[in-house]
Amino acid sequence: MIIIMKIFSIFSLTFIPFFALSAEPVKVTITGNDTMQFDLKSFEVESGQKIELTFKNIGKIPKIAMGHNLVILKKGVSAVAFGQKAMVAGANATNALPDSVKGETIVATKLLGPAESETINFTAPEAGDYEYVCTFPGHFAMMRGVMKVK
Ligand SMILES: [Cu+2]
Repeated sequence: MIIIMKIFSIFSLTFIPFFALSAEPVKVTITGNDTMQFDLKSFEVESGQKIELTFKNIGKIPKIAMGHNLVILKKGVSAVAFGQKAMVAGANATNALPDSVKGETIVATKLLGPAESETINFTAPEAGDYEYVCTFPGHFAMMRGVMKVK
């Protein structure tokens, strides 16, 4: 009986975390609107967890004037500094995320117009705070948030 309990406890310790991490992806939905707001300014996930993130532009203003994307930045990269860097690198209303700055990103959606949405899948990185931002020119001043990884 003791042996069975020991085996059971070893099994629990070893396999439950494994199952927890390989479970269904955590679904996160974030919207962006015509007043340059993400509805979610922060969200929390666990390191190693699969994430299915859906970003929706719920505005009505045409993409050329009010497109939105959602770009998650590497740990330690500030959304404000990155937004400025993207503009210096030539970010514009049709190419909001220049290739030359993509090295500082973890994952990004395309630039979306009204009623468009995109779902991106990724695995939560190591613990820490990861800022996210819309890189449509000028939007980084308002459209920012933090993914907190535990
Ligand atoms: Cu935007």
